[in-house]
Amino acid sequence: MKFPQTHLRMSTPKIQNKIVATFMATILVATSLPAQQGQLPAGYPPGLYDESKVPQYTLPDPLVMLNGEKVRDVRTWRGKRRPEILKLFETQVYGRTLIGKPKEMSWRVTSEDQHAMHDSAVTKIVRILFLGREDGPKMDLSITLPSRSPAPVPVFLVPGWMSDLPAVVQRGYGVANFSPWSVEPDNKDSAYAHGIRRYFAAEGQVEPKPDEWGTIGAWAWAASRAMDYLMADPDIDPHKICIMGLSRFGKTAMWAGAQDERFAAVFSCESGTGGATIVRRGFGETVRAINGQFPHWFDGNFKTYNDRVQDLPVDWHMLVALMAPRPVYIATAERDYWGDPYGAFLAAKSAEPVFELFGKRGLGLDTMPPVETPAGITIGYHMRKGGHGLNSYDWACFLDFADRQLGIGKRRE
Ligand code: GTR
Repeated sequence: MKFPQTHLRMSTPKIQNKIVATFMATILVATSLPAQQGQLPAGYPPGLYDESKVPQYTLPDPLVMLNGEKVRDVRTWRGKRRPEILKLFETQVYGRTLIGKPKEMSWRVTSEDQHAMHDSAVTKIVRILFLGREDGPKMDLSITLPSRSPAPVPVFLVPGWMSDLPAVVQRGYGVANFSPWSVEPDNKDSAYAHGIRRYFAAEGQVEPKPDEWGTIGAWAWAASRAMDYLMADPDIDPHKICIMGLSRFGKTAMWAGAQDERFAAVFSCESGTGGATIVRRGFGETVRAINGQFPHWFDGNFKTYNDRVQDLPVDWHMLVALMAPRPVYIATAERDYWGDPYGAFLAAKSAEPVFELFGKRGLGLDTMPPVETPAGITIGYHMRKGGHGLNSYDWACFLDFADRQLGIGKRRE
């Protein structure tokens, strides 16, 4: 797939309809783009895959408040605009997370192996009892830490699918993995009735209110509860706990990282729609498609945007921006057309002004980097060869980025 050169032009902020200020992300599309449909693998879901047919759109400016006020400093970002954007994602997309850490929550180590991976790692399972009861909701956190480490180690928290564990540990990082499915089933019919959210619902409530959390919110909440434990483990560096998720768990990682600033860095692997790509493009998976197939992932209000995505008060560059000034990495794959790799690049690029407010360089490039050329500074990006998934190439890029950004091994940015 060939991508057009991007020319993102950000206009001087202006007020539209008196309240919504916008900035222009104008994409100049080359005239001779190949038709994409012919290249799709057999059985690929129908959708828009032709870059030349992407509609013109205007992105909301992350640095202009809903009342038109321009954000010029970190204080206004932190005190006003960041909470405003977070609230928009809460109410219009993922739903409000109804509770923090339950006061009854406890944990205990259920098993431990000091000689795992040919003596190179220590593994343990920590059972988190969300309501402090063995017969209540719980999850097992499976932790692997490199042994013979002189100091507390940095850790990747990985909800769901994981790969290349030995390679990650060999680079000096720990991994904490949990099963999101054990917290809430990934099923539109049973998620609410059988998942964690029911424990915090009002009596008699059988479905969430339109602005209450969906399943991604529930999984992200579980990631924060894992974080509660990780912060307390003396073998783990509490300032270097990252979160990495693939696909639906990439969406989860992004939403967890936005809400919980204890995560030192956020890694989204092919998180696509609802994770880290511009949904106004309508490329690959649309808002309508995701709401139709996975209605439980998001809140009720998000469904009202199925046919009016241009009215969304947010797009996913704003979710990327909520990570600032923390490092964020967005991984895509060339043949993951459904996940729109180019839209993810645009989300990364359009988040840059917020990082610049903090004196950070975001992506540091204006055009899509070539395949398998990891790029970026505080916002990392790559598009690897192949299709949807997580592999050793992705991990090598993540670890190099984490080394650089967290000051491990190499220089800190
Ligand atoms: C797909 C879904 C995507 C992505 C993917 C995954 O079916 O449409 O949004 O999340 O699943 O999780 O692998």
